Amino acid sequence: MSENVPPNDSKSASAFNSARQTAVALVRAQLDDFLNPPKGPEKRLVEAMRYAALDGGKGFRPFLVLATSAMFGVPQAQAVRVAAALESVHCYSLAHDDLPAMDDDALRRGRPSLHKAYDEATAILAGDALLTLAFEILADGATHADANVRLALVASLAQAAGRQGMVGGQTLDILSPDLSLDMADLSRLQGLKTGALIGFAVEAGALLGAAEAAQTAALKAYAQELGLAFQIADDVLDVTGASQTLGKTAGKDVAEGKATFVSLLGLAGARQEAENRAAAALAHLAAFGSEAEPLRQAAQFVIHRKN
Ligand code: GRG
Repeated sequence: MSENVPPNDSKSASAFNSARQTAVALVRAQLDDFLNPPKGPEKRLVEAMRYAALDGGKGFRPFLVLATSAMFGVPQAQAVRVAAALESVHCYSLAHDDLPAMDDDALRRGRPSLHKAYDEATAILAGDALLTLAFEILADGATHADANVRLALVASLAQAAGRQGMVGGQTLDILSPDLSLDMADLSRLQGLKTGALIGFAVEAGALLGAAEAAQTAALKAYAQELGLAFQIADDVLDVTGASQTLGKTAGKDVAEGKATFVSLLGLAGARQEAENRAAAALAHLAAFGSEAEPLRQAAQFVIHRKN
């Protein structure tokens, strides 16, 4: 345990888990509402979207949107819509990542991955439709009365999800076995692949709540460190976790010869680095008071999680 990260005491872990479960339930109900299966042949598409988005998942990104929004007094209904949009993008990325052309994984969230439960074409289309649903949600007047705020949310999510964010990071990840990545390269790759959506989660709360520029900057810096801690913990779990606990195939990074934080730093070094990153994330919250406690608990969660 790093000196700078307080131990994961059971009271804050239980507060975090209960807030995370609430976020999962609220976002699921919201997506359930959006994804009413139509009658007719296109029903299959919406059922596949529901399969990808309504079952399982830790709800880490929804939790971050709700927790950050609450810091600025944002009405919960607005925050839940934005969290649902973000989760929709996240679920599309998981479905596409599992495809044979990408990570080729048969297991996701403890069940057959989307293309195994349906078929490849449906998994591609359902992912596409989840991605576009996100922008439909954000652009709707119910998300925020001010069109400028809605526009800022759309622009920010597009940037986080696209070539300068998650898709860019995924591209680097696919190329990575042929690149010799050092810590700086790998941190950049993961900052794009995993960190960008985590960054959007806290930025969205700040946008909805009209946070001051310095507060937004601190939150984004927090998210950057948190995203790295999350990914390093993921690399550790890929080596130490069992597929059953993880709900996805363990040991794939090593099998594919990809550079990971564990391959660069060793297991103990990677664990320490996750703690360092979590401590750095906490340091960026120094200017906030007790309203940021849920975000502090999130930093503990990422390094203590088991799946
Ligand atoms: C296909 C454009 C495209 C991108 C895929 C998210 C992603 C990028 C790939 C998934 C593979 C992976 C291990 C990514 C690192 C980020 C990560 C740990 C994602 C899983 O997020 P969790 O653990 O998933 O929050 P749940 O299921 O809990 O929502």
